[in-house]
Amino acid sequence: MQGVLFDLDGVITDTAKFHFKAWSRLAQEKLAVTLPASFESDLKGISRIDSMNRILKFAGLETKYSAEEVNTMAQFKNELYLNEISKLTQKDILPGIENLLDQLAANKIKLSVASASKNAPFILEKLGLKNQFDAIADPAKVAHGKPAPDIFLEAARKIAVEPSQCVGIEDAKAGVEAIKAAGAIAVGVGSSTDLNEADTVVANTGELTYSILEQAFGKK
Ligand code: B16
Ligand code: MG
Repeated sequence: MQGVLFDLDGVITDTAKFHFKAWSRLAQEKLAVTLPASFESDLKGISRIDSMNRILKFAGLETKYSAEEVNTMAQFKNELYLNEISKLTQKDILPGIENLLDQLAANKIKLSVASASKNAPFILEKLGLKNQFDAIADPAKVAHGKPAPDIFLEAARKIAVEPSQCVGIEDAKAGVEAIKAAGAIAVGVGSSTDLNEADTVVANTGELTYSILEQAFGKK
């Protein structure tokens, strides 16, 4: 194992609740629909515009708006979301992550972020973690979102490590699929039923350690 590719939302910090709050307000105010609670996990790892389109489909309004109008709505959601995440601090880092980053750095493992979020640099800055990573892949630069491998391939490329020498960490099914499609080893965080395609699954981030990742990599 020479590199570790980190998903952000659900692995480094829990932003899903803020995404859901912002999407719910947009759905209510602009589309007059209430999003079911299941949307919080259904939209994990799904890009902003794909999430917007899924919500329009749910509302039965997928043909009503022009591309420009859809973009304006997605922008409105992002403003609401930015307002929430501007309050993030070091206290919002998920359990075990700071320790894991220290262990990996001590073992000279290259660390890269493979998030679908265009706000990843801002979030990492707020958490005080930006300098701990060697690279952050830019989702605007890749053609296809998760479950396509693109963002994990880009994250590995940016640390100059072959994907086959990397472990990827994900909490979403689409993300685990993306890691596997990139040819890296997948460690899932969450339910082993939902994330059954991962090589190893831990129940929560507190269980992530250098040795767990090494063991997962050894299964290759
Ligand atoms: P943004 P991840 C994903 O982050 C979120 O899980 C997903 O809900 C969100 O729509 C996506 O980022 C895009 O985020 O609107 O900030 O660009 O899990 O890939 O770290
Ligand atoms: Mg995630």
